Amino acid sequence: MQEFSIEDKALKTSELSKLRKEMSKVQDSKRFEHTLSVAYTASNLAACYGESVDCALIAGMLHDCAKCLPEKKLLSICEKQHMEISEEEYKKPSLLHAKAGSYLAEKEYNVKNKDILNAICNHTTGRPGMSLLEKIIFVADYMEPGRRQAPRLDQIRKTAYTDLDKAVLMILEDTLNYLQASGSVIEKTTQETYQYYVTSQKTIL
Ligand code: DGI
Ligand code: FE
Ligand code: FE
Repeated sequence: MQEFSIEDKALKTSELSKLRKEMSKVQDSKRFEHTLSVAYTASNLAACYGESVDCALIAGMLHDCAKCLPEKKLLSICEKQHMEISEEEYKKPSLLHAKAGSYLAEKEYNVKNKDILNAICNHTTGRPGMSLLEKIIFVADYMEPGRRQAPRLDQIRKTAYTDLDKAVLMILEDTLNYLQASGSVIEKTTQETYQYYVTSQKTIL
């Protein structure tokens, strides 16, 4: 649908506002508010850590582009593209909004940058060895100012600007605790990501 191609080049204001308009069409108003908040939170983190602010804005703007699709549609997109679907994802297809979103970002919204596509693809579970942009989106998604429920939010918001890896670990820890307490299915990648960041923090200390 877009006539431009989003690569690493500087983002034109008109390009970002096109994406913003597209998101306002495919998301309900609460999700759209969240989207804007993630994009701006991610852009601040990018400025703080020397990542491209433009890439952070695009990834933030598109990270939940598939969030409002029905589960059947998420499954059909992923199956059609022969993406690997885990047992947990079959049990909870909404988890697929990240993978399906990454596909739509490329095909519908013309994003070519692989780091942006990965950041969208891995924003829910994280992955071991995330790039800086992936970590920024993962953290921004959790701590954007509209989020109210999670414990330790103040601490995580502060830590995010001083030690991004520690913020990633705190988020994974709290997410796993929450999922365990609520008896939800836990995706293997979420656990593997947690283990990876526990180990990498230990080697730093
Ligand atoms: O799409 P958002 O709501 O903005 O955020 P998200 O993509 O991080 O999805 C949030 C939900 O995903 C949150 O309730 C925690 C959940 N989640 C993360 N990892 C797992 C998971 N849910 C399950 N069931 N299993 C996981 O491994
Ligand atoms: Fe999401
Ligand atoms: Fe989100």
